[in-house]
Amino acid sequence: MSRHPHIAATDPELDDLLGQEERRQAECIRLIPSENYVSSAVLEATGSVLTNKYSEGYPGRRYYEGQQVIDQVEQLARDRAKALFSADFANVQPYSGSPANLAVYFAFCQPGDTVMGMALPHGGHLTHGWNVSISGAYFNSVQYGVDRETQRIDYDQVRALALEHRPKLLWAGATAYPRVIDFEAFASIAKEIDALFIADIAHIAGLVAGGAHPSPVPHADVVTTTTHKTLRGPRGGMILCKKAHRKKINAAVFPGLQGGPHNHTTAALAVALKEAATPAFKQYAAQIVQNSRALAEALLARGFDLVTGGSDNHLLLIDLTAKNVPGKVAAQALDRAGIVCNYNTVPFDPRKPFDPSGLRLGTPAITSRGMGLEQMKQLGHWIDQVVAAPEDETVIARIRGEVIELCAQFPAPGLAD
Ligand code: DSN
Repeated sequence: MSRHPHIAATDPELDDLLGQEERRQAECIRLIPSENYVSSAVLEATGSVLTNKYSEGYPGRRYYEGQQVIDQVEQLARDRAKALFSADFANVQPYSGSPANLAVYFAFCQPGDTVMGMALPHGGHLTHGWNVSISGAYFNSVQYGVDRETQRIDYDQVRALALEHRPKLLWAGATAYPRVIDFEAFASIAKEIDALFIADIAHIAGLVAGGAHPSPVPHADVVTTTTHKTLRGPRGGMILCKKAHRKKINAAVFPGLQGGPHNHTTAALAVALKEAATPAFKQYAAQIVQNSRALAEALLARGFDLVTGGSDNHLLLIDLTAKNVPGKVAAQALDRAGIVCNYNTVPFDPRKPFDPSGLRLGTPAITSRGMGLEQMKQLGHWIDQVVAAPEDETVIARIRGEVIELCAQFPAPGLAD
């Protein structure tokens, strides 16, 4: 039976595609660290009639009438975000993380200004000044990285580059960095050069909310995030900032960059923020990290090289060089076995980004299903078997069957209830 009877009645072709994707999400072990399963409540809000409404402006100051309810919804989301992260101010309108980051540039910089962030191949994000992104093309971008030996952020290098180039913005935050980020150290470097310190916590927002990673909020001028990764909300973005920056941030988001906010997403974010304020979510955040550590141990025990030697957040980066298997080959073989991750560059990768040496794995989605330490051991075993024989379709088919059996024991939120 379709989960969407109205679509089934009017558009069987799309209904069939939705059904296929629901099945894939139910029957695969999803290890992409930026993905998750939202609750049925978040899904309901995402599919609500709030999608029908335009609301350019902010609560109490709109350019369209009929905002009696929308103003309250947006205020609720703002208040919940402020309370959850102990922030002075929250803007919940950015369409996603990249627009949120672009709003920060627009709020504080002129084209050509110097900005500084972590290089993409070392685990940073495109929008932190990488050359193919607008943030690298329109600004004078200085990029820091990780130390060749430890593969951890080299705070001495960050400080030296900051003193030399005196960027206007100093970004911290990553998409492929398996360790805790020292936000206090970044803030102190930014203070030394009178730069604004911007923390992008897209990957770790849920860990920060749940107390499983130190918060940058007390230290940063501005904190940006997506809302759909570890935070387990709808696809969207959010900016938290100190009171002094409120006006600039608001003006940069609207009318600077965006038109009407996606009110259905704002409502779903309000739901997710309420969920994230519960003791159960705190436990969830802690379990993500425990699972990531357990998976790291299982892989290390089977001779895998992990960037930095382990994990203390939600993700791991495997360097497959010693296994003599390219990241893409391994990722595609794992996908056929029902274990979904992504190939990724590793720091100082001699291979090309489209065919790199690494695999990026994360535990947010499987932890949402209730998987724990036992399952991480099993997962390490399966990953080892597939990577050892990425072209052995018999092994892959057998593991695919075992993965489906395991998934059936751990129903996914939003799909099973
Ligand atoms: N696409 C996100 C990720 O996978 O990390 C970053 O924007």
